[in-house]
Parts: sequence; C-alpha cells; structure tokens
Amino acid sequence: MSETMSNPPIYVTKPYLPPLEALLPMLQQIWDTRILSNSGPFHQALERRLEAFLSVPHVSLANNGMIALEIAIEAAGLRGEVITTPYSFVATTHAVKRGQLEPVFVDIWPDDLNIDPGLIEDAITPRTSAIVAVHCYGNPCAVEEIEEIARRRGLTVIYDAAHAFGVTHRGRGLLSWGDYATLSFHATKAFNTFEGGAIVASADPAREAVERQRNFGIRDEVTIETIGTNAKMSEFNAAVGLLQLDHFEHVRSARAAVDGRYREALAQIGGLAPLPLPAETQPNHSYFPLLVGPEFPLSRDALQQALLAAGIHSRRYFYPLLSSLPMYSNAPSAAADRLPVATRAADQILCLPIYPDLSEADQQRIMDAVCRAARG
Ligand code: T4K
Repeated sequence: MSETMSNPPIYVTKPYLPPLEALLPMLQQIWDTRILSNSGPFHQALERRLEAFLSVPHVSLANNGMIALEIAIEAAGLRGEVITTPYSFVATTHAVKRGQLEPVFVDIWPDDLNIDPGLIEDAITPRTSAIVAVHCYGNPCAVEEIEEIARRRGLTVIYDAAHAFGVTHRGRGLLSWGDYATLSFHATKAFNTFEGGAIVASADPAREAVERQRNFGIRDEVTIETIGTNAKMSEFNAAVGLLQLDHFEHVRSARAAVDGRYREALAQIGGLAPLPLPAETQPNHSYFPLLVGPEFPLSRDALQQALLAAGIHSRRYFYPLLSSLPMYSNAPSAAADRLPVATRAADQILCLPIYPDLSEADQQRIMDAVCRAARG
C-alpha cells in the first residue's frame, strides 16, 4: 500500500514540541531586550537547570552534538590514537578524525551494542590517549569497567552521550561519568532545542578549557588563549530548551508506553529481538532498536522495504559501520573480521518509529505490517 491521505506516512520520529503559547512570553522577552546570543539570560538559566536535572557539576551549551564532541576532544588536548566504537552515527568518528586523532576501532558487546570493555586493553598502545565511547540508544556503556581501565592506563574518557539525555545508571546521572560527556539536542532526540547540544566536564580545568573552546578561544577582551571555535547556543534555542525541560518526564513516560507495547507485541514473533532494556537504568527510550535475525522470514532490508510499502519509515541506525566508510576502512582495526559483533549488528539492526505522539492506532498499524511480513 502506498502513502495516501487515509494512510499517512509514519516517520521514525516526530519531534516533541511544548505548547506554542508558553514560548511566546519568552520570545517577547528576547524581542524586548534584543539579547539574542553570547550567553544571555535564557542560555544561563538553561545551563543551571540542566546541571540540576542531570546531577552534574557543570553544563556548557553548544549549538549541536557534533561540535560538542569536537570541543570535548579539543579541550582534552589529546594526541595520537583514540579507542572508539565502529557502531555509532558518523559524527562520532568524524569528531575524532577532525581532532587530528587516529580512531582505533574495538568491537561491541552484543547485549547493548556499546564498546566491549574486555577488548579495550588489547587495543592500547603507547600512542593511545583516550577512549571515546558511545552510550548507544541511551543504553549505558560499561562505565565502571571503562573508567577502571582508563585510570590504570592514564587515559582520558569521553562519552558521546548524544542519545542519553536524562538517563540514570545505578541511581546516578549517566552524564556524570567520564572526564567529558557530550549531548545532542537535535530535533530527532528525546530532548530537543531544534538544534543544540552540550558538554559536561567533570573537573574545573576541563570546564574552563571547554568554555574557551566554544567561544573562539577568548579568555577576555584582549586575551585569546587558544584556537577555539564558535559553538554558542542562541537565546531562541535556549528558551525552547527551558520549555522542553518542563515536559521531559511526560516525554519519557509517553516513550516508555510505546516501548512497552512494542515489547509485548514482538514477544509473539520469532526472529525479531528488541535490544534488552539495561538493568539498573532509568532509560529515556530514545530509540526502539530491533535485531532482525536469520530465523525471520525476511532480511532486515526486505522488512524495511515491506514497512515502507505500508507508509512506515524505519531506520538502519547504525548501518553502514563507521569502520567500513572509505575514509576509515584502511585502518588495521577496521577489518570486518576483527569486528564480528558490530558487523552482524549493522546488518540486522532496524529502529522502529518511537515518539511521544505515536498513537496506539498508528503503533497497531506498524505491528500489523510487521506481522504481515512475519507471515512471509
Ligand atoms: N553522536 C551520536 C551518537 C549521534 O547519534 C549524533 C546525531 C551526533 C553525535 C551528532 O549530534 P548533532 O550534531 O546531530 O546534534 C539524525 C540526526 O540528524 C542526528 O542528530 C542523529 N545523531 C542521527 C542518529 O540521526 P537522520 O538522518 O535520521 O535525520 P532525518 O532528517 O532523516 O530525520 C528522521 C525523521 O525525523 C524524518 O524522517 C522525519 C523526522 N523529522 C526530522 C527532523 C530533522 C521531523 O519530523 N522533523 C525534523 O525537523 O539524522
């Protein structure tokens, strides 16, 4: 069936927006004061509220998640090689490479598709300066193991936490782990400011380095300390963020309801394995990743096409593997036979639509299409 008015498309996500009326007084304030950027009142208020909400000592806002990661890498003053995951959005490896560093890929753990801590030590060389790990889909990395290795081997830890807004692990804010953690507030994320992001730095010198980096390297009017960039968030985006924060728990629980309905329905279908929810974690349900196994009658790609024919847009987050991209595939660590778990996951993964406004009727439509595909 094609997309028609009676059968409108269902996209993989639909950004949540709070009621427009609530934004209008904030826009009025921006119009009245003409403070549009450069750490204005909304920017400062959002940073303080995020620090409290995420239980972290300091948040530095940025204008997107990739630049947040680039800033963390630059602020950390890394050199040489960085141990990282091949299974992520392309921004992760690009940020490493744009920081003049060599990505060294390490395979992932099948239960959460995050970097396998048991393989990290073998990848460390005298040139290794950091571990850049990703809390993929918001599921926590093995943070205790990673940080024990990093402490012992003198490495910096940076978490690309683009998916992990509001996630807690063992009762602690996930963003409080690592020397740096970076967030994306892109339209497609569980918490969005249209475009946006943030850097969480655990200690004071790191925080100051981040502040310099995001504002051209400027310390004061006459002191330019380093070669920084411009990553400042505008007052408009910060105002949107303040409003979104008031609604985040509603967003989280609406997403949890969608997640729960999928898990119940999919339990009846062989060959489709939703990624398990992590233990001791309050998740944000930012994605609904599903592995399409060989027992399912259709391949992952054929299932995606069958859903599309019913007007349902799923996504292969994350395919292709970053290690297979032309600019990274020559590295010895990029060989597919060294990355069997990531290679299999990239070939089997399909993310189903999940967002707060996904109605039960639309979710039923998705499940009906999956069931039709399962019958072959
Ligand atoms: N690290 C990781 C691990 C990441 O996943 C990302 C970004 C980053 C770093 C970098 O953060 P940012 O620099 O982006 O802040 C998306 C996002 O662009 C990207 O933010 C995200 N990860 C990545 C996983 O996915 P696409 O290609 O899926 O976006 P698009 O335009 O196809 O949107 C998907 C669906 O969402 C559309 O079919 C319709 C809907 N949509 C989208 C947008 C943008 C809307 O309804 N409204 C919208 O405004 O990339």
